[in-house]
Amino acid sequence: MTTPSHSSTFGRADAAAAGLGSGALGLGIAQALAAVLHASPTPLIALGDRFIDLTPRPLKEWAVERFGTADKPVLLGNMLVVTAVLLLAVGVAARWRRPLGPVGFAVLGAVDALALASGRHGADPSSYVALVVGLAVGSGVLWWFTVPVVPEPEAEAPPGFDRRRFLLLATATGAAGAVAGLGVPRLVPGETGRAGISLPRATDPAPRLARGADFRLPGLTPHLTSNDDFYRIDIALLTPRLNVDDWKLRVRGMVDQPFELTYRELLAMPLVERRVTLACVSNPVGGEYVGNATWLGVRVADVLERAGVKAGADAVQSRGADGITIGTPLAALTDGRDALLAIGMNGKPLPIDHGFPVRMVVPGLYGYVSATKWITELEVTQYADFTAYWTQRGWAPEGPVKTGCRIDLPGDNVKAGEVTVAGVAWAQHRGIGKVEVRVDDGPWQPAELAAEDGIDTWRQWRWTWPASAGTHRIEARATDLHGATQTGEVVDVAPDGATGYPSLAVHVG
Ligand SMILES: Nc1nc2c(c(=O)[nH]1)N[C@H]1C(S)=C(S)[C@@H](COP(=O)(O)O)O[C@H]1N2
Ligand SMILES: [Mo]
Repeated sequence: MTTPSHSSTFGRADAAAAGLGSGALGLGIAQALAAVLHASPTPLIALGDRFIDLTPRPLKEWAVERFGTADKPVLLGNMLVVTAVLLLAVGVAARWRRPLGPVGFAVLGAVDALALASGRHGADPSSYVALVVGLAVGSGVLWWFTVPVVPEPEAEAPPGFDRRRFLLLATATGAAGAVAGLGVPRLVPGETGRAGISLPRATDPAPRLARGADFRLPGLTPHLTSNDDFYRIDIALLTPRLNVDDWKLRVRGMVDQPFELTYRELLAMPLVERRVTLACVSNPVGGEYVGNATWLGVRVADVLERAGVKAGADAVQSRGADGITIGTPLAALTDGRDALLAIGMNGKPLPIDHGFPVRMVVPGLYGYVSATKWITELEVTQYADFTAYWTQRGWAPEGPVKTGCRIDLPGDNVKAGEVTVAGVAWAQHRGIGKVEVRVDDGPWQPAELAAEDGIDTWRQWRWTWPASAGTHRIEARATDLHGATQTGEVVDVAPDGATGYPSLAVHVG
């Protein structure tokens, strides 16, 4: 008989399970250890970050469109599935040639180490420690499992020891560890100090909201977006949880006097409160990635003035704790508009997802060139000297918001008669002067505008439609206060924002 005897004692399925079990245990230990050591990023997150950074633009757009804000859980899920398949393969390989177990683990570990080393911001040494310990345990367990049991399998393990049960346990422990490693940084309560913050009053409060700025129509987007309903877009796989007592803003680059600012110092500066509509460049026509909030913060211009901007600078490169870099035209921060380092959103300290403790908000610019969350640095510089995160990926270096609008009402099905058509329109820092509606390519008809709330916010509009039976197509277009009307040319979101009239097909019964 020439059949290798070990293949009769454990089959390919067992071996695959062994690869998965030992790998999951190793990964779980690595993740959990990283969490305990406060290592950033953890081995799994490093991989995810690299994946996000290297994803080609069309795939990323597809993911954002398809999964919206759930794109990150979906990414993590896919990563775990791919990792599981690789681990199954390592197990099968190790059954064939025992050293292929450790070799396979080493290869996977090397890929992860590379992700750690080449990440957005270097990894902590403890991240590598966690990875190596996880690898050692994982490949040790696989080595032990794939011991060639020649004549008496029982001799290799203590009597009554059930390898299968052990593997099941290892997989479960590993998975729990991996999940814990992902979750621990989120679950540790109180460490940000956010709960203890009471925001000072604005020295320069927002003007009172004009009566009639909100039609209060059921189904129509409210004029102010609540913190919970505000869209969220960022590259942070794990939301940075910065501690307010440790936070500092570095102001540097082409300045006379570089300096650092603590949260306390920021709060002691004059505080401005403004309503500003924020929009994402990835918002498709008719999309949801736009919101309007009341922001409380310090003027970026005040901070820059304290540093003293040198001649020749034309940009500010800001950094967020998630490793992003964002380039903003210096002019937009100093031309008198309300560009803020915001600490408050709708009366609350900035929510963690929206950039706690401090983010930037600049009226008139898309978020990717202005709205740096978890901000840690302002570097005064020149566009010629840097390429920001999104610009490296093909998006335009400067991103003024394009005039646009959305149709929220009515739904797809209405009864014939007078029907309210309504929505919101935006042209941040230019203001909305007119919205028009047309049905089935008929003449453009002026809609009623809600009371103006300054030029930096969106504006609700409504129009009464004498709807007749049949299927109709409604379109809308906005014109800013300078008289420029949004274009009907259909352009995709990349590289500098979508255009085209929003349209709605309505069945009138
Ligand atoms: N640190 C950081 N800030 C960021 C981003 C990011 O990925 N990381 N994304 C930007 C983009 S593309 C947009 S549209 C806005 C979204 O802000 P919100 O999530 O509070 O709505 O944040 C901007 N600021
Ligand atoms: Mo964005």
